Amino acid sequence: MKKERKVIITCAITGAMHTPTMSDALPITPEQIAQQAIDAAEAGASIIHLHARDPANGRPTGDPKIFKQFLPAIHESTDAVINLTTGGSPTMTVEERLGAAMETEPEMCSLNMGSLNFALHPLADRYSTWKYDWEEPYVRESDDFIFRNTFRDIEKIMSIMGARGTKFEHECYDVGHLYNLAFFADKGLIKPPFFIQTIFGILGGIGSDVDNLLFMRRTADRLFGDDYQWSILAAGKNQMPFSTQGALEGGHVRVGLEDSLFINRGELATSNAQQVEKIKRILSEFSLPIATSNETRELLGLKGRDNVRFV
Ligand code: KMH
Ligand code: ZN
Repeated sequence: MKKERKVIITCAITGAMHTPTMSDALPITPEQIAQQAIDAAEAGASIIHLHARDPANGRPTGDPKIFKQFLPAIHESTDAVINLTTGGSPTMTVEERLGAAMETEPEMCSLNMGSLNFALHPLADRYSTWKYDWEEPYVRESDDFIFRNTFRDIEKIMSIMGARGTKFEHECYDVGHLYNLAFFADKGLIKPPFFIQTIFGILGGIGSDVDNLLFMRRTADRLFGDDYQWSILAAGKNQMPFSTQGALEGGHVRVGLEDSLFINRGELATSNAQQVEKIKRILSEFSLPIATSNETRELLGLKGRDNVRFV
């Protein structure tokens, strides 16, 4: 008998795509990040994707010391799978991006599968006030940001984190990134099951059109067959509708304030947990059960919550 399909909800708590000014709900300090992560896990997210920010000014940071100010609390209070960024922000070096994951050896980390001009600059004209000095230039100058993820960078992250037993959330912003992943799979550098996060709606990557959702899905099916678990992330206003469509097509979903600050058109979300509750409610309307953390571990072949170094 075929096993019942369960949907993995990933929640991305805070990240480089949006800056603090744009929503007071976006967690910045280690205490805020820990609390929102715990609440999101309690709401039903089985994977918590984490970045860190400098508590003094909200700037994205890769400093392992800051990660270690929130990781133990999340680990002790939830059994969620903890997934650390190795993308950091497009302004960090690959070494800076990798530091926290290398030191703490989480069950999962992100791995961005190609370089792109990760562009946020159209947002800049929508805001007239900024909380911190770094924000406006960070957003405006992103028309010239290359988010660097060369084959050499990807191979380096695969081998360093692979040696620590960490599995990857393979972030694919365009169809070519699926082929990059297939290249590494064919080389034997990574082992299935692959957790493929198809990302839509980042300027510089593929847009959030339903044709693209199905195209990415069909391409992944052709390249990876049964060797992958498919997840959908849509940035900004399409976060909920696109995740819903993806889930109906057989995918897992990612929500969280890292990718959209909103809960409805024009209405800011009050927390990460609010977004998790919303997608969970939608999934339940379609009789789609959600995966627990342990079911997620089993589906993705993870090393287990005790094999990490968060303290
Ligand atoms: N916010 C996502 C679109 C990473 O952390 O490695 C990009 C991201 C990158 O999650
Ligand atoms: Zn991220």
